[in-house]
Amino acid sequence: MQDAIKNYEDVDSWKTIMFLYNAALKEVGTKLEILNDEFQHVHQYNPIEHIKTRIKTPESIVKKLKKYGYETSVENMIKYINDIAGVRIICSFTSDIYRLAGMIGNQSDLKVLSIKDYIKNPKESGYKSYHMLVAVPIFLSDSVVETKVEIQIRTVAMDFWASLEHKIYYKFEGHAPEYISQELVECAEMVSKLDEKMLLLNDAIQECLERERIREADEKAIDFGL
Ligand code: 0O2
Repeated sequence: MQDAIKNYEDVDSWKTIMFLYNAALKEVGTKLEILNDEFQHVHQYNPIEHIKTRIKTPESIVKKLKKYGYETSVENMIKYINDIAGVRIICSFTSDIYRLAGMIGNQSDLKVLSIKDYIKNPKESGYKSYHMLVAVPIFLSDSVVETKVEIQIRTVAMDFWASLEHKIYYKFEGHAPEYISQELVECAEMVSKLDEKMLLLNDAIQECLERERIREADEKAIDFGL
């Protein structure tokens, strides 16, 4: 992307960058909608509950650069801040997360730059989510610009937990009282148990439906004397 921004002092460079990140969000959003529609078409089931997109605020970008010890500059922001364009995909079940991650990884025009599986390796706080950093080609009139997008995939329950934890983290500026942090870790364990149970329950429901479908098909075959 650096090549697309010729003059870092130029006020327009900020607008150009934001235009590119917004375009990348649109590209990824459309891809996900198509994947979800295709899945519905083939399996009569939607793995995606909903999608949220956001562009990181300038304050949050500056804060992160400072946290990493980098000077505040447009160049550093492009180079070191990976989640300026963010897409969050909310699914019903943990199995949907890996199914979607596989589908995204198979898109030949997306480059997967890195993966952080905080489901298999949760953060100490209890945070669980699957993060993919991808590069999306943005086709302009005279060039193609690879633009980074962070995709977070999580269940409804994980999202509920992360939203509350995020609020608490900001409220206490990262120094929440010990008992609150402890309670959050316990809630994260409950979320994992809930996700596991809901998945098992869904599998059991699917099995019942499949048995019912086979029974109906057998009955029809008998009616036709097959
Ligand atoms: P916000 O306000 O959501 O934008 P890297 O991207 O590799 O340079 P970073 O940023 O630590 O390093 O990457 P990571 O771990 O993938 O985290 C990126 C984003 O994931 C965070 O962005 C949060 O949105 C989310 N996240 C990560 N850890 C936690 C956590 O413990 N709790 C919650 N609630 N969310 C988390 P920002 O910029 O921190 O925040």
